[in-house]
Amino acid sequence: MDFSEMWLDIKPIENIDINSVSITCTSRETASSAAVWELRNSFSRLLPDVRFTERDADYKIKISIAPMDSPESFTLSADNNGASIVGGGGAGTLYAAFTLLRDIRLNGFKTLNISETPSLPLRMIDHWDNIDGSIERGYSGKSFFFVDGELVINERTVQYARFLASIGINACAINNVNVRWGAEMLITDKYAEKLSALGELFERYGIKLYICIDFSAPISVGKMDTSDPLDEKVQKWWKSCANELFSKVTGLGGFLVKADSEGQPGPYAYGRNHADGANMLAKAVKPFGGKVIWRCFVYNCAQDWRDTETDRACSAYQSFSPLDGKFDDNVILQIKNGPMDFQVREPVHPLFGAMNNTNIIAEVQLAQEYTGQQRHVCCLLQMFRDFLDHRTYCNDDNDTVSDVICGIAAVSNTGDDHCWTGSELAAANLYGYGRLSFNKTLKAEDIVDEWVKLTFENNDAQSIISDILLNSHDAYEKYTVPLGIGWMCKPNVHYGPDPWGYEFDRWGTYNRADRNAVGVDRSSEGTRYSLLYNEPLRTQYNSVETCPDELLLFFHRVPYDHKLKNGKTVIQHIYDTHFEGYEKAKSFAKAWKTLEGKIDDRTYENGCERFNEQLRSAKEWRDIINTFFYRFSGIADEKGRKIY
Ligand code: GCV
Repeated sequence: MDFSEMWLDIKPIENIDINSVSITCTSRETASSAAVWELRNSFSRLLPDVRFTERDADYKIKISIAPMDSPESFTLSADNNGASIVGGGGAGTLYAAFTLLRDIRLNGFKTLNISETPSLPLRMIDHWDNIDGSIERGYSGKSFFFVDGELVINERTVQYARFLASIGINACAINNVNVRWGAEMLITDKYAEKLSALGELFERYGIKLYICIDFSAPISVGKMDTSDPLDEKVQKWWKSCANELFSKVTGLGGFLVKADSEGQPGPYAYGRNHADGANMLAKAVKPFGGKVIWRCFVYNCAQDWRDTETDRACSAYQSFSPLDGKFDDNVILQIKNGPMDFQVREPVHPLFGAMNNTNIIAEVQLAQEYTGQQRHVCCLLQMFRDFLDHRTYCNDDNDTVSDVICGIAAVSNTGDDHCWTGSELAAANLYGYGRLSFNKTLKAEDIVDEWVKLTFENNDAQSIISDILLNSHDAYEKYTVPLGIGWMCKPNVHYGPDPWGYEFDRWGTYNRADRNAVGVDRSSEGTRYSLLYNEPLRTQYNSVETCPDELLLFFHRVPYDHKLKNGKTVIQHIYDTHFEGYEKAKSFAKAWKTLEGKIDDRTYENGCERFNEQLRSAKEWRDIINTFFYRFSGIADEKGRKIY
């Protein structure tokens, strides 16, 4: 097994009576030529002795284009004698080709009749790659886009575009939203040629190229004295910048912007709001069909922990909900799944229920910043599934998150290491994210099953790995942070336990634990965050009685002997889950050990190292968190286990 190809590593299939294959394509779209290449390449690997011929083939594949719902739609019908692919456009034919290949690999040559249009029009990957080659929150080596300030395009880039297309990703932002260290200059002539080559490659795979820009580029790049979005000179500067960029860079989709957040510049410096800022950029890119993706991750990162009224969780809602309906039609707001920052458990961001008149997309994080940094196994797909299914109650019907968004973006978990994702198992998150964004009805367990089958050959290995993945998030949550409280990790690195590491900090990240109680009161008596939800969520979250256990300490401050709905006290639940989570991690490590000889040595060894670290770290989490709460509460574990 060769992990450099992740789920696209194709093995021959035996006992198939196909000696010749013909592929005819009447589409002239570039993505259709990629479809032809993929089919030819894969068939020659599936059937190593196969001949490609123009006529009289045993297996005939026909590719064409016809008007459909979207250029990304397709119909695919296949049987033992061949396949007919009709795409709404080039991308549709490419997606159909990958669907056919996936199905053959999973189920052999069988009859197929599929019509599909992607569930979400925008399906994006955001790289936090810096121009010097480092990656912010990267756990898989260095950037494969940037080396020492240069944009690099090579075989790996092609391979990457193939991975993305194979799971239906159609947009990719290549640089960090924190635009620094020279990345401001990506919008200048210096990079235009390389960007265009990349855009062209991406276009072949149906992917639009996005660039993260510095909102103050008129100053940092243009040497002006302002970047006020309402200043005409600034508007003109951006128009000419967009004009240059779009005329020189093929396949450019637009800009992704982090503004007025964690030190990044934005419209607030000039007394303007986010609509002023986003619309100004939107007008500049509009003539070229460009989009502005504007992040809602905006909060006061200079908070005083003594202030119990300001609540970071409320911040994005307060900034953006009054602007609903005020954004241009080519602006898309990107909202993180939860109101804080990709914690292992957060409530769904209340903005999803408050922006009926604005284009919004969700942002999730594949990079496991707070979920074990790809050293711990933590499959995020069930969490994504639950998030997409969560009702916002903003309409009478069709009001789940997946109904109200027009797309989804994920922070990438890839880098230049041999298996792309640090841990081979973390590739399941990337694969599953793409599959879920293309077809929002897929179940997490089916996706995991599919990925495992495409990735590992041995049947025992497949079921053991599926089992580990499907139980991994629950285990991680159990041995780390209890009941939705979050933020008990070491500051800055966000790895390992430090229950008070963020308690007296400026980031708005508190647990308010003392000897009497724990949790943040976000009810109507506290920060009033719970009131930002539509009914019936507002009432449900507002009361200790009806708030789900798993989010209790996010919404409420309760005494340690408060009884949960599961019948346990808060403190006993904390002890139990920490012991259980550690045992679960132990069982994963043990199960992994049985895979020796059943999977390739390199993957096995890499897994062993990572499971050892996961175990060490899980034990540290268990003992530190349990001890922390034991020392505060003075309440002993009912089961008399060792707490320090
Ligand atoms: C790119 C968190 C991370 C930062 C990240 C930020 C964001 O705060 O720790 O590294 O910055 O989110 O999403 O912008």
